[in-house]
Amino acid sequence: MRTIDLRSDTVTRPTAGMREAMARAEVGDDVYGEDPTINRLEEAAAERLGKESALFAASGTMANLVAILTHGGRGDEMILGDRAHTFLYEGGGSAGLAGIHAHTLPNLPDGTLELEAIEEAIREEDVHLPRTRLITLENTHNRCGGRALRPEYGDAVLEIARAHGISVHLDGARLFNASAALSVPPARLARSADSVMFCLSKGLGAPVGSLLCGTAEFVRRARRMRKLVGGGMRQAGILAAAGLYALEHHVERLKEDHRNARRLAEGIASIPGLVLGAEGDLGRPPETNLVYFRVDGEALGDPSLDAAALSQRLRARGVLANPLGQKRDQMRMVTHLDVSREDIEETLVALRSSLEET
Ligand code: TLP
Repeated sequence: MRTIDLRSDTVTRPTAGMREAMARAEVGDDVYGEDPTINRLEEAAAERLGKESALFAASGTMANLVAILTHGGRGDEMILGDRAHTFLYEGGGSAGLAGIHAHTLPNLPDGTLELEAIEEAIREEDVHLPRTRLITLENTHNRCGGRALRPEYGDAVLEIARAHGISVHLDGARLFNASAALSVPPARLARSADSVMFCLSKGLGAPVGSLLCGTAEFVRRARRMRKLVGGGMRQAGILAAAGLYALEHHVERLKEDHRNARRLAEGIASIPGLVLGAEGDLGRPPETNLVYFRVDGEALGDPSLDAAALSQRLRARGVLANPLGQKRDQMRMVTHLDVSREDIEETLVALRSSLEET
């Protein structure tokens, strides 16, 4: 049975063209700064994001951690959303490894933080208080349904940060999806942050890698931090080659993933017992490639039917999707390079028949 893997856009496999580019890549020792392919990728990434410089990292988690280590020190504080990936899913690294205290604010359904709340959260200078050093935003916002944050919002946050002498980091794991959804260049979205991380290994379809972009001085310091966390790679140009290929060939096609996500969402909305939308934002069609929905077992006459049970039934039909949420009543399906329009139709058939089992 063929599998349709909707668990994440991290599951894509390198295409034939990408593998060829990887096989042909020129390499050197990157800790010596001698890997020509990594150097080219870092230059290309910085250029795309309108930043002076960029650093290749093994993962989004590592690039976010390196950014936090570079922006702040032990006992400093970072303001971020309570649904931020950095807060929820990065193993507590900002506290555990960087010694940075997380000051969370409620994420609004569109992935933003209230501007007044940010302003109020910034500490005054006082020996009792942690020093606010950083505001971290996320675009697209994963747990807020893949919503794309508008450039004007980023500008408003940057203005607050500037007024208080603090920095802004953007977790742009899916920044190119935000750019495609808003029809705004990635550099415009990156402009309102001092540092920006984006992933090659999600919608862009590369097997590994993320880039941390910022000023030349920031990236110089970040390079030390990457080494400190063991992230200095050697002949990793074979991985960078996949990234360069992805930037060249897989950016334009992201809109196709968004169209597939919308089609999937339409289908889900028409199935009784499934409620489209992320937590706190029910009914809203997806803006990008993440489709969230709630499984309402009660409405289906089977309260034991939660997202975990549905996911098992789907697996038996060759469709993979992750249950989530404290109550295990939510599901996320993610469209990507390895998911076609036909796969979406098959997924809807599998969903309907899984629920008919009840
Ligand atoms: N997200 C993964 C899981 O960790 C949840 C996924 O499947 O969506 N920032 C954001 C917004 C992310 O969604 C992710 C990965 C990361 C950072 C971390 O990237 P990696 O997985 O490369 O460490």
